[in-house]
Amino acid sequence: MRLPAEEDFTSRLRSPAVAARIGLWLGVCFTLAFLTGVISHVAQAHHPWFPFPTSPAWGYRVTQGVHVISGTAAIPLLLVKLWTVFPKLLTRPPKQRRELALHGLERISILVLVAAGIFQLASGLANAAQWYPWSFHFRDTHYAMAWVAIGALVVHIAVKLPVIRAALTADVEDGSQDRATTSHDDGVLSRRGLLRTTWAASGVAVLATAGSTVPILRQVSVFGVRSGDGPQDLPVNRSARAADVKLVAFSDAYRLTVGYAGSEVELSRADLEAMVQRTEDLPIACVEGWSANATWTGVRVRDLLDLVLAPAASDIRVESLQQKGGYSVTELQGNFADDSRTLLALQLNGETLAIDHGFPCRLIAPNRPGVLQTKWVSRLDVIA
Ligand SMILES: Nc1nc2c(c(=O)[nH]1)N[C@H]1C(S)=C(S)[C@@H](COP(=O)(O)O)O[C@H]1N2
Ligand SMILES: [Mo]
Repeated sequence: MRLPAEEDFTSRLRSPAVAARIGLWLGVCFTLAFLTGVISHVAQAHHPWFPFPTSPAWGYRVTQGVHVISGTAAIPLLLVKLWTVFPKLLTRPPKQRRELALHGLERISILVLVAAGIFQLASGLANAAQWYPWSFHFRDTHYAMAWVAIGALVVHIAVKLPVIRAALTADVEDGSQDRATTSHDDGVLSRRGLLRTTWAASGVAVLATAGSTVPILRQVSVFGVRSGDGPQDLPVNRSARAADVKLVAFSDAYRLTVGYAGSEVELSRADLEAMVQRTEDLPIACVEGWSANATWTGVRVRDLLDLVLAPAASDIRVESLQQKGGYSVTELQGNFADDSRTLLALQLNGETLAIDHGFPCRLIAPNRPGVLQTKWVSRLDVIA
């Protein structure tokens, strides 16, 4: 028995005409996911020299939505694209040493692109499903691999540019770019038919999930069921039970401590309720892909900082009653702390904040990743 060779594949569908058209949209999706991913990275890192803006309040919700939607749309595109180009994997290497080296380099760049592309889509999909079957740090790894994927994509496009150009400027049924052994019989599916099916599959994948961030799609998004679930019409990411804060959160001994330069003020929930209350409509946009708008009522963070005479533009460390876990302590940069819409919320959608949403009080700020909207807040300290 011999291994199959490139020439054994005769389908008219496995042609550069199809690969280039799917590749074009795959490139669009990867570029969108890359750019919005970089935005998300900047929003989560603390850059003293580049403070993430607080406006528009819905900005992060939109970029994160585009990130998850473009990644989801790319999954069927990548699968069909890999199927169309699969015979290339079996190309016989050239005999001449120089050509062999070039061939080898090109193969390696494709290997890197395919591996990084599959890794990004698979790890992103698992993240959106809140499934972490791995031991590496998702965010750092997904971010590092994004640069690998986009770098390999640029190389790939540069190398293939002549083929891409020829394929895209000719009709999709044009055969001049096809491999010599391509059969000229019409199969059950035309190239146009395959492309239409691929676009449809991509659309279905988006419709099935995008409801977690696009409200009008909630009804059709069978896999994106989280938006709108949860107490007070808002999904819960980590519950009070999971964070192990129920006892301390409901305790009469609860106090919020605000600290600056050695002076501290302690406030009970009743003290917070006695302060001037503000109401803001602000979204929670989870980095795991869901987002939802809500109406929050509570005390301005700036009003709390004024109690200890914290200077303008102070960076704040926000601590949660939660003892363990990555998001029990977060940083609130000065421009966010000073924004009049940034609240320690006591109420959500007109009701006392549910324990799972952060009772006695939780941070809510505009244009901010959900992971940084700290629940069960116990301390605000000026750090710079
Ligand atoms: N203390 C604490 N706050 C937290 C979290 C957490 O795990 N612990 N999760 C964050 C994440 S990832 C999100 S998306 C939002 C979700 O808020 P919600 O559960 O009230 O919808 O809370 C954030 N605040
Ligand atoms: Mo989140």
